[in-house]
Order: sequence, then structure tokens, then C-alpha cells
Amino acid sequence: STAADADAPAWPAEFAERYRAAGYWRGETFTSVLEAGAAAHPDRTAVVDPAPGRRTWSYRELAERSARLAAGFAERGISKGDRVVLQLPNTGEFIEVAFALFRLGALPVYALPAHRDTEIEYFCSFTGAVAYVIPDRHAGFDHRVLASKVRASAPALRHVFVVGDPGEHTALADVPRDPVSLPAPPAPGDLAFLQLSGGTTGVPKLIPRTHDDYIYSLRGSNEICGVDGDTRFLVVLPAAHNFPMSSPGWLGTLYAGGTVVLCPRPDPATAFPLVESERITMTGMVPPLALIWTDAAPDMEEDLSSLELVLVGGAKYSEAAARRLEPSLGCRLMQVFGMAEGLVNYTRLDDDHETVMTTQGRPISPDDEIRIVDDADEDVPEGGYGHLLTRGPYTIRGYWRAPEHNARSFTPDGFYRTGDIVRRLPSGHLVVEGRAKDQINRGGEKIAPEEIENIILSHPSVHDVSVVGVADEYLGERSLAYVILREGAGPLKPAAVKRLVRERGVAAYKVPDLVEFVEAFPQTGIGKVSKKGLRSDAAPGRTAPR
Ligand code: J2J
Repeated sequence: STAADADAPAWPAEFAERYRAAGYWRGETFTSVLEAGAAAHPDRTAVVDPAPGRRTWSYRELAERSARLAAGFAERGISKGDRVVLQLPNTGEFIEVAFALFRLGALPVYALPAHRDTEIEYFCSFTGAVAYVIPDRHAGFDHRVLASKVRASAPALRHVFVVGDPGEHTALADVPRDPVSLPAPPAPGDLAFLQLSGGTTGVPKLIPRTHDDYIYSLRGSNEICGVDGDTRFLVVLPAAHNFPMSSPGWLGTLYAGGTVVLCPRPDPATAFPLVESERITMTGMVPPLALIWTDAAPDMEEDLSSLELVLVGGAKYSEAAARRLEPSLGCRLMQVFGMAEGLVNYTRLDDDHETVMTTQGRPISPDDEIRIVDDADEDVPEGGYGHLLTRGPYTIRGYWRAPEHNARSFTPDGFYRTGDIVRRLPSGHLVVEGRAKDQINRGGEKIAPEEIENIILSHPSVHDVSVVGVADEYLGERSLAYVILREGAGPLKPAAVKRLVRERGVAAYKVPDLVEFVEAFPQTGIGKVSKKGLRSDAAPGRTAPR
């Protein structure tokens, strides 16, 4: 057993030995990587935060500032193994705070800026977080008010640190930055952070990643994508997502000694001027955003010629859309099919054009084990499609503090059940054909129907509800809530159902796009709600959405 945290199932010793012997796990940590970068190229720019006045962090500054902040956090009583919910937008503080926590061995829990009361209260109480880091206001929302509410419900929460005006909390700027002594640095097998799963259940699961395993995925990603010291990577998706963090993302770029530029909003009007002025070479995004960029580029004035590579993934990218990206943006496309639990597949720079347009890539590592199985866990014939199971040097062996769920989500021999339906080409490339898990993929944002169904069920007029994904030309899928009203209940408007979900305090992307009132759900043989039936009802003539 390798991970230092008893709450996280670790790789069995023989696997850990194999991964070390193969040179995948090299004994590095995020802290040692940053310190090595600061020693090798201290004055090179590590991070650019363009808004509202351009701020930069050299490698030396990022290392020094995050170490000082770590000392300040330590003085405030934050120590190794403590959980800290980190909810910051794409700003330099996000990266500085993350490295400060890595240095202490405290675990960032990566919340998204869109998360609201329900999610944040859950993260804080479930993880027993001791601190919560927020912006004062972001996108019209006052995070300090939410923080005050959360403090009342999460007794372990001792600190709220605010970037900006702290209100009744503590300003991050007031955390002491004196160079005081620090505890021992983290060990390579330690947990580094808790990432959020897309989720299929009422509450999201937390993904424990170690320094060793994650850094291997960064190194592999960098090699595949050609990331080096000259790379200028634009973070357009929320920095807390696994994709912009590691594929190859801001952590991959920092690992290679490149420059990370944080984009406050992903729209072309914000991002294109930054591509031009910061001479961006690489970025990654979800298919709906890639479509917006593709459509916008011909009519925009900005010079995008610095752009060499755009990664697209997180949801199925249609072949038609893929074929339009390169001519429009004047750069290469790479498809990526990844998951925060581990396995990441990329098309390769030397793949032929058709492969890049029509597949979702092949795994990073020769030791990523892939099984494609039927409902009985038997391997399907080569080339057929089935459930994707995987295990390997950077795929977790279980979620954090979730033994019952782990028994379902992992096979007894440690393969992760991805819930994706794929087929494999002779070249090893995977094509994502669909999904077997109860999840909606709304343009790359994942929604667990059960979480939203539970909220709608709490309405006194609601007898039953089923939330499903329906095909959407633009988002790939959007969400539809089928609602059965109680007999004799007064009429309910779709808007009232949406309001109920919104007012419960969940991320806006989880509010159902559509609400329909029905008499009954389609039934399967065993009398359970058939979500598959609902989906094909909702999208006549189309295959079940992915
Ligand atoms: C179809 N479905 C895809 C793709 C992910 C890189 C890229 C993406 C993620 C990510 C990531 C898909 N085509 N190209 O973490 O490092 C769906 C699958 C998968 C789930 C994982 C990364 N790329 N998906 O999206 O943890 O269903 O990670 O199992 O958010 O997204 O979601 P998530």
C-alpha cells in the first residue's frame, strides 16, 4: 500500500513496485517540481493573470510566494492531511494557494466557481474541511454570504480566506507571509488533492490523487502534446477541472517550465485578444466551446497564428465539427478522452488525419490496461463495443471514503468501471460510442440525475421524477425532468420546478433545461423506470444520447 491516507484505497504493492521500476513514478512532488523549476529558470514567467491589470509570477516568485503562504497557513493551524475547499476562478491566487497547500501536504478539494450551497456544504461537511478559500464576488455572486452559511453547518470549518474584500471573514492577503520554518515537505506517495467526480449518485464522489501518479500523467501528456519551456498555455475552462489542470493543462505546463495564462472567461471576445497579446501556443476546451471558437474565428480581427494545438474533449466531439476546427483556427486539433479518475487518451501529433477526426485517442501509458466487456464482464470480441474498464499507473483504485460505492465502481481486481461504451480500433485508438452510467454530459459538465431528482422529489406536489439527457445539437445533451404530479395536487409550472432546483443552491448548469409533466414513465420488465426509454421518447429518431 502506497498512499499515506487510509481513506484512499492504494495500489497493491506489486503494482506500485512495477510502476516505480518502469520509471513512471519517479519520486517527485508538486513542491519538488516547482522548486526545481525555480532553481533552473527563476526569472521565466510561470503564470500570467491578465485581468484586471496584468500580473505575472516568475518561477522564483511562485515558489517563494506559495512557500510563504504555506507558512502562514501553518501558523493558522492548517497541517498535513487537512482538507481545504478551494473555490477560486481562473486567477493567479488559485495556483498560488494550490501550491501552498501542496507544500503543507494539506489537500485542496477542487470546487468549481459554479458550485453553490448544496455542493459546498457537502464538500465541507463530508471532508471535514478546516478551511474554505473563495473570491469575494464572482460572476455576480457573493461567495462570502455562502461562506457564512456554510460555517454554521460545518463545525470543522475554522477559516474562510477571501481573495479581495473579506467581509466578516479573513483576507487571504492578511495571512502572514513571514519566512518561518515549514514542516517536512510532502512525500511522493502522499495524496496531493481531492478531485471531483462527474458522479452518478446523489452526492459527488471525491477522487484521491497522489503526487507520483498525477505527475506521471503530466509527464506523459507533455510528451504527447509537445509541451516544453516555450509552451504558452491558455486556461479557458475553470482551472479546477481535471482537463485544464492536467491534459496537459496548467500543471503540465508548469512541470515543463512553460507559461500558464489564465483566461477569466472562455468566449472569443475575451480569449482571442489574449491569444494574440500573450502569443498563446496551446489550449484545451470542451466541444461546444470549440464550436464557438471555430464559428467566430473567421470574423474576428485577432491574430491567432501563435496557436499550434487545441485539445478538445470532455464530451463527444462530432466528426463534422472536428473537421472544421483546423481550417478555421489555423492550428492542429488533438482529441482527448479523459476522466478525473485517471485514464486519459489522446490522438497523437503523428496520427493520420482521419484518425484525429474520428477517434478519441489512445491511452497515455503502455501500462494503461484496457478491457472492453459485456454486461457480464466478459471481454467482447476485438473491435466490438462494450463497457470500458481500466487500471494503470495513474488511475485510482477507489474513491475517498466510499467503500460501498467502490465495491460497485471497481472490479475486485482493481479495474475502474468508467461507465463509457467504447470500441477499440486495431491501432489501439478508442471510439466513444455512448454511455452506460446514469449521468448527463451537458457540453462537458457532468450532472448526476439522482442529485437533481432528490431535490425535485422534495416538492409536496411531486409524486415521482426522472431527469434524463436529451440530444441537443449544440451542447450534445441537455437535461429534461419528467415529473409525475401527485393525484389531486395543484398545477405546477415548469418554471417553478426549475426555481425549486435553483433555490436549493446548486450549480446553475444542473438546473433542468426542460421540464415535462407526464402521467407515467415507460416501464421495463422489472418495473423500474427505464431511462433509456425516456431518452428515446424525448429524442425520436435519434440514438440515445452519449
Ligand atoms: C466522449 N466522452 C468524453 C470524449 C470525456 C481530459 C479530457 C476530459 C476529461 C473529463 C478529463 C470525452 N468523448 N472525448 O478529466 O483529463 C466523458 C466520459 C468520461 C467523462 C469524464 C481530462 N472525454 N468524456 O471530461 O472526469 O464519459 O473528465 O468518463 O469531467 O467524460 O469526465 P471528467
